[in-house]
Amino acid sequence: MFALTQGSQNVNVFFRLTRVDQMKAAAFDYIRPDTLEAVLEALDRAGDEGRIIAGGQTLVPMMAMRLVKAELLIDINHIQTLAGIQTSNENLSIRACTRQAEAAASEKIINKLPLLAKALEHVGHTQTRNRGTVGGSIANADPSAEIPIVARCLDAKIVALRKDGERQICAGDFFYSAMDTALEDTECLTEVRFPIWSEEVVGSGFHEVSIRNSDYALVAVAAQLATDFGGKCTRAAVAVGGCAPAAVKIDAVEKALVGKPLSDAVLDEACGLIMEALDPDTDVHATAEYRKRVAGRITRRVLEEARAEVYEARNE
Ligand SMILES: Cc1cc2nc3c(=O)[nH]c(=O)nc-3n(C[C@@H](O)[C@H](O)[C@H](O)COP(=O)(O)OP(=O)(O)OC[C@H]3O[C@@H](n4cnc5c(N)ncnc54)[C@H](O)[C@@H]3O)c2cc1C
Repeated sequence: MFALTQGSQNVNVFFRLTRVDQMKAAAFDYIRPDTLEAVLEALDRAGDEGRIIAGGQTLVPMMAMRLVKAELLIDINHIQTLAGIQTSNENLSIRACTRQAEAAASEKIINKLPLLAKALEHVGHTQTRNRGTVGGSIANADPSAEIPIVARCLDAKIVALRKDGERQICAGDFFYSAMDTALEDTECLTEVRFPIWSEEVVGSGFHEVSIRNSDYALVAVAAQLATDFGGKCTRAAVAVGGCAPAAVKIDAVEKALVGKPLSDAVLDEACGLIMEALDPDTDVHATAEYRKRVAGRITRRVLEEARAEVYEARNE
């Protein structure tokens, strides 16, 4: 049981959760600011003792299991400027606290960034997508999480704000390893900017293998291809999740595809390169050899799916 006692008046809500009986999470303070400035101020003051809570889908169980401890939880769910999806000619920008369910249903994402729309279908369950946020998934950086894999595939930019300034971090520099990113304790992730490819003929594919439907993937692959009207590949991006401490982009595949027609032989060569590039670990869920083999097979499937979309676009 928790006892709630009122605390500071600086923010809208502030409670001290005090341990009075048997319970799970350690005692923590909780605030729910209603401006971004107040969030940044609180982060700055709390340093490494503060933590943002967004959807709480990962943080709450981690705290309950005492795998994560925070002295202060800063709830960003009431910051209106942290929700929403915008598009420009170059980017599709998703504000951090946008729910995954809202993103999955967004016409903007379905039309402008179909790769992300495909990936979102695999993120958790209806219930977790209703609470879980796009920014939370990026900040949490699970090596198998679908949104970070797409961010890595498309070289998304992650916007981090702190009291004294803003910076944009390339997805390639953002994800270090499981739950370890370039975000600093005093920073709030505010937005993820996914580039929209300008080519007219673009196709994408996303597939994963998991033990049960909606579980985290053992292996997941995202791919996006562009071709000219003659069918020659002009651009390619492939990223793999579940085979390293963070999602990896396989540049060798881009080199193998660009400048060539997307024949079966060319796709085979690309899949071979994926398997050579990966060096996964064996864990309780799967052996390294299994993950590698599955990555090769799924890569073939996503490239075929992307190629089929490209053919369709060329014939329109
Ligand atoms: C049963 C179950 C199944 C799931 N399956 C999947 C799955 O298949 N694929 C998948 O990708 N995910 C899955 N998830 C996790 C997903 O639901 C969460 O949405 C995601 O991990 C975290 O998002 P969140 O908004 O809930 O973040 P929270 O749990 O609130 O936070 C997670 C971490 O990110 C930090 N954080 C959050 N937002 C910000 C921000 N704006 N700035 C700085 N730091 C921030 C927090 O401090 C915390 O450290 C699953 C979860 C559950 C419970």
